[in-house]
Amino acid sequence: MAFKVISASEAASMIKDGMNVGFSGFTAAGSPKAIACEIAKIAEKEHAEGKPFKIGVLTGASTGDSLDGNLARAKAVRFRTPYQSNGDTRKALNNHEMEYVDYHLSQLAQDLRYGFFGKIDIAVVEACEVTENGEIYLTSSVGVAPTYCQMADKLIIELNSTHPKALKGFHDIYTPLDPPLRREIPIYAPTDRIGTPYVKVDPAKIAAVVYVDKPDEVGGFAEVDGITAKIGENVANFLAKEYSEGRIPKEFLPLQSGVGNIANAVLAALDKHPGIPPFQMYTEVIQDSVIDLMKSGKCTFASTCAFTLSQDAQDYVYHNLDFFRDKLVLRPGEITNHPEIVRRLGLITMNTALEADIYGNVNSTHVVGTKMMNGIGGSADFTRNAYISIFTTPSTAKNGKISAIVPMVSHVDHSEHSVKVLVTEYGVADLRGKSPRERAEAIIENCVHPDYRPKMREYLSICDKNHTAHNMNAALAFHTEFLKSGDMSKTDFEQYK
Ligand code: 0RQ
Repeated sequence: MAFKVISASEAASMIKDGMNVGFSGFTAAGSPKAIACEIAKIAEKEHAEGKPFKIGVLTGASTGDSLDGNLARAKAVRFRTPYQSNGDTRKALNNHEMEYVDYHLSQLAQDLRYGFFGKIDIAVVEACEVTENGEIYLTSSVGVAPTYCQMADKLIIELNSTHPKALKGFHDIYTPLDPPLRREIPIYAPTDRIGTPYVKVDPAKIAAVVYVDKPDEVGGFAEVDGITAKIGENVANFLAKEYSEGRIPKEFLPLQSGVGNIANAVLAALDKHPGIPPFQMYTEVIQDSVIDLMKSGKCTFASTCAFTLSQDAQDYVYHNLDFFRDKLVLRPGEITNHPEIVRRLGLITMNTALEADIYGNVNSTHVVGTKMMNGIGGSADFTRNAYISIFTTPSTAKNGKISAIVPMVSHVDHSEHSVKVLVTEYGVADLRGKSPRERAEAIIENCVHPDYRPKMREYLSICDKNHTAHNMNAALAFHTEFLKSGDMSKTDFEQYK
C-alpha cells in the first residue's frame, strides 16, 4: 500500500471542530461507517470536557445509521445537506440542534463547485480499491463523491472489503464542465457510458487509508400490503393503457422510481403486468424489486446512483456480478438526476407524496407544513422534467385520521404545473391538459378516500369562484383540525360558510 494506513480513530482525529466534511454514499449504500463512528466518539469526549465540536456533514443523499445516526446522537453536526432519512437526525434538525439544507440532489455537486457552500476540508470516501496513481474505485454508490474528492484539501479512504474488487467497471464517473464551458452531457440512452470507472485524484491528497469490513446499513422493506399492492396495480394499469393507446412509444420509456415501500410495490406490479413490455430504468436508486425485475427479464438495464439493496439482495448481486455487469451502471447523482437527461430520455417518473391537494400540488417533505420528514431528495429533479410524472400515496395516513388529499397542501415541493398523474389505492387522477376545476374533480372522484369525499365537496362549495377556487380561511382547516384534535375527519366547514 503506497498510502499511510491508520486506524479509524486516528483518521477521525484529523477532523476538527468547524470543518466541512464531504462523505461518499447515497442512501446507506457506500457511505463511510467506521470513521463516522469514531468522529461521534470524539464529539462526545470534547463535549464532556466543555469544548465545542460540530462539523458540516455533506453527503450524496441519506446515509446509514453509523453516519447520520451516530453524529446526530453525539450532537456533532453543525449543518447537514442535501438529504437525510434518519430518525435521530430528523429529531435534531426539527429541534434546531442542527441546520438542515434540504437540496435538489442533482444540484449539490455543481453548487459546491460554484462555491455556494464554501470549502470542503476533508473528503471521507468508501472504496473497494485505490491505486498508487490516485484512481479511486467506489463501492455501492457514487453520490457526490467525485466532487468532494475534487474539492477537498485532503482525502481519507475507507477501504471496505465487504465490497468485492470485482465491482470495478460498474461505475461511470463524469463531471460536467462548469459554465460558460459546459456542453451537452452525451447520454442518449440509459446504457451510454461517458466517463471513467474510477474517480481520479492527485495521490498526494490521499492522507490515509483505513481498512474496514462493514456491510451497508440498508434496512429491509415491509411486505407489500393490500393498499400498496392496489396502488401498484393502479400505476401498472395506467401505464399499460398509455402504452396500448400509443402515448408511450413501442420501445417503452425509461422509468425512475423513488425509495420506500410504495415504490417497491409499484415495481412489483409492473413486473407482473402482461401489458407492460420489458423496459430500462434511469433512476437514482435501485431497491430489491429491481433485482427481481432483472431476474425475470422485465427490466433489461438500470442506470442508477446507488445499489440500495437489503443484505440478501446485495449478496445475490455480489455473487452474480457477471450476470449484472452489462445490466447496471453507477453514476454520480449530478448525472442520474440531471434535468437535461431526464427530459431528453423522456423518463416516466414515480415518486411518493406525503400529501397532495385538490389541484395537484404535492408536499413530499413537511408533516403538517412544518415538521421535516426526509427532504426533497431527487423527486423534483425528476418530476419537473419528466415525460409523465406520477405521484403515489395511500389516500389516508395514521388509521384514517389524516387525509393525504387536502384542500391546500401545507407545503409545496412539486407544483400543479409539474405533477401530471396522482395515484392512490382508489384510482388514478390524470391531470394532463386539465384546468384547476377539472383537476379538482378528477382528484376528488378518483383519489380521495370515500370517507373524505363529502368533506372535500363541501370545501369546494364554500370556495370563491376564482380561477383556482379557494376559501382562504378554510384552506388549511384539515391541518388546524388535526393539530387540535388529532383527526382531520372532524373538520367542520360550517364556521367558514
Ligand atoms: O409514518 O413511518 O410513522 O408509519 O409518513 O409514509 O406511506 O410509509 O411512505 O416510506 O414511501 O415515504 C414522502 C416520506 C413517503 C418519502 C415519503 C407518514 C406515514 C408514515 C411514511 P410512520 P409511507 P414512504 C428518490 C425520491 C421525498 C424524497 C423522494 C420521501 C410515513 O417517499 O421522503 O421522493 N420522499 N425521493 O404514516 C403525516 C401525511 C402523511 C404522513 C404519510 N399526509 N401527514 N404523516 N405519513 N402521509 C429517493 C432519494 O431522493 C434518495
